[in-house]
Amino acid sequence: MTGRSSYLIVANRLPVDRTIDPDGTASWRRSPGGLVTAIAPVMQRRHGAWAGWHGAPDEKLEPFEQDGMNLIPVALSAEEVELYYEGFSNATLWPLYHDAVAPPVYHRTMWDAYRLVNERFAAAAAEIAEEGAVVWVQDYQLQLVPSMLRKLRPDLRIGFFLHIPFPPVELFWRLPWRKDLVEGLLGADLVGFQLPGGASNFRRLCRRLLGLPYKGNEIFLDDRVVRTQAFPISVDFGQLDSLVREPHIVARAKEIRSELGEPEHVLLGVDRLDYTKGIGQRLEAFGELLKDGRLRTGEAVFVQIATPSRERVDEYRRLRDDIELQVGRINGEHATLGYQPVWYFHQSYNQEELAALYLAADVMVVTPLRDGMNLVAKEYVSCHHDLSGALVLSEFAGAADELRQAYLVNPYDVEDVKRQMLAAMRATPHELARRMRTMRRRVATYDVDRWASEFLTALESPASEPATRHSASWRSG
Ligand code: GDG
Repeated sequence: MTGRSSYLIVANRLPVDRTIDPDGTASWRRSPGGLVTAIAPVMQRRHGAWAGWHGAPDEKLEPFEQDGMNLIPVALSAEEVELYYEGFSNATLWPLYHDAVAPPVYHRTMWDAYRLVNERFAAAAAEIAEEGAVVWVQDYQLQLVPSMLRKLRPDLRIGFFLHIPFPPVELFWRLPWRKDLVEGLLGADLVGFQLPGGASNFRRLCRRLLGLPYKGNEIFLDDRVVRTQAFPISVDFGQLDSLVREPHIVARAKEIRSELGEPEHVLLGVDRLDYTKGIGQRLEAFGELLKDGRLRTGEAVFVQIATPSRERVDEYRRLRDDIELQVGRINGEHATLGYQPVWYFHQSYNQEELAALYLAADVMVVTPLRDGMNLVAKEYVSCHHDLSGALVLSEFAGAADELRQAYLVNPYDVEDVKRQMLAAMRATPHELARRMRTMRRRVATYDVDRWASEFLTALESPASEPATRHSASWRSG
């Protein structure tokens, strides 16, 4: 690691995973996951630094360089992983921010650990950042970092981006530490959300909770202005678009279809195994289509990739059992010796295999009960340059705001999911092309580069003077 950095990302995880080679040597590999997929290319180009946990508890590592980025490991003890990460982040905030689709837990010990770990991240950032540097803090695990960092380093330009939805005031209100979290976020100069609705939930909350006035996108503090704005995240369209044109990916996609028994329709789901993703809902719909006889035996297969995730959190263990029971039931009832309706994989794949799967799939089924954006939907669209393929997409995914030509569904309405899955399977190539063309245009224009550069441009542009408050027509109280 060389000196301090003028661009810094602060995120719960470093963008790498450690792998142990057969000869026992350790090396680092770019990790899968929404955040990394989105930001790593941008930081590589800016030769920035990235502070985050490296993934192993009770281990202190020195900074190192990887993929053109300076990586600054932040250590976490096993107890902190349990209380801050699995606890407050993933058993309190994650469900609460996703419409409480699973019941959030509220424990003071978890909160204490969250605060302590946020302090450690803020201290690490304060140490690495150059005078006047731009610091971009990521996501719900680090919502206290902006204000903690501002106290340590008032010279920095601090941005925060929330990758998950920001809930309505009524839901957020349940949090015993609601005031601390909001004040934490207000340490940023710019707070970014996936959708305008998240930004306006946040502004309303600031007014209700702290009596802060706002006008347009700006919240007025005594001595500063905090901008709040939507920046819908996206994918590296160009990279995926050229990857799927490579002959070995095209060949692999053909091979996948043949391994699945050349069904007429290949339906695909790709998700972290998470209760917000609506995996059970889509399997239920598919199972009923077989049961109703609206799908003939052998006509369609459903491939579900459920990448292992948060396996030590109780709710995730239960979900895995439920999904595996459901898959077993559908296959038990509808398989024949030559036909298996659901292919379920609780495994991770490399990007090339994933791209080949996207290419092989006729219908991509994305049915979250709530999702900040959902990159899988945009990745699928990026992979279909021949304008084949249909996207079935939940209205509750942020991506539905942009991908209006998808077969939009309410995942709570199983008949609706069935209807739209069938419509996607029965559509003419002309109809599919019409929809896919518009969706591809959108993702190609608003790709991940544009997302990051719009955020950074907004962060680096001068804020309004707090003095504007005197002429503003308030919405306070
Ligand atoms: C959060 C928000 C928001 C999945 N399995 C494998 C693999 N993946 C990749 C996908 C995609 C990413 O992981 C998942 O991103 P999503 O957006 O679908 O969902 P979350 O992980 O919940 O992400 C979400 C996102 O942050 C970004 O802001 O869109 O709303 O919840 O890129 O391709 N990648 C590889 N192997 C796998 O097995 N290589």
